[in-house]
Amino acid sequence: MENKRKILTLCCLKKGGQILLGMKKRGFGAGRWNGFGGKVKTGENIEQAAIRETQEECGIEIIELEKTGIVNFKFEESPEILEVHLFNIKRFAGEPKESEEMEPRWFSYAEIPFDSMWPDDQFWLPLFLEGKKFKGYFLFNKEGSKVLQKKLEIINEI
Ligand code: 6U4
Repeated sequence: MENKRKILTLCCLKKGGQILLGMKKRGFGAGRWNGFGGKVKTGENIEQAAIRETQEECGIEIIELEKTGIVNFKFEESPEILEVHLFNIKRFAGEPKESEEMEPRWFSYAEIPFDSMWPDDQFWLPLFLEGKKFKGYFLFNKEGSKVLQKKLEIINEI
């Protein structure tokens, strides 16, 4: 059977040695700290979706973003592939605000709560913080609590 592919966005904001993460309050990934993003809707491109979701979830208005990674995820026994496009927010306006979906908070790099994040984040987030570009693949167990397989490769251009 052909694998179904779902395109998602994920935006991360670094400022002054800190990263802004959001506690997802409902839906997919609830209870985990995460970047901001979601599904691409009909009629918008991937960048537009990234900008819209970030504004909706934490009130930050993106002025400039840069794609820094593409990571494919699969759950064991599911045919679906989640293709997540990761963006670094280079310029923005506004202050983070809590929304129905997310509670935003700044973390210093030493205090990133990896134990309460998606289990792949510990592998690629350090590369993101160093400003590297990468592509990756992660296979999770059914529950999404463990990484069963991983591939991660630094690339020059996306
Ligand atoms: P609804 O509730 O339908 O509006 P939407 O906000 O469009 O949903 P959602 O919540 O399904 O989309 O988005 C999933 C978010 O989770 C995206 O930002 C991508 C992110 N994500 C998915 N898998 C991830 C993973 N393994 N590691 C990670 N973020 C992941 O750090």
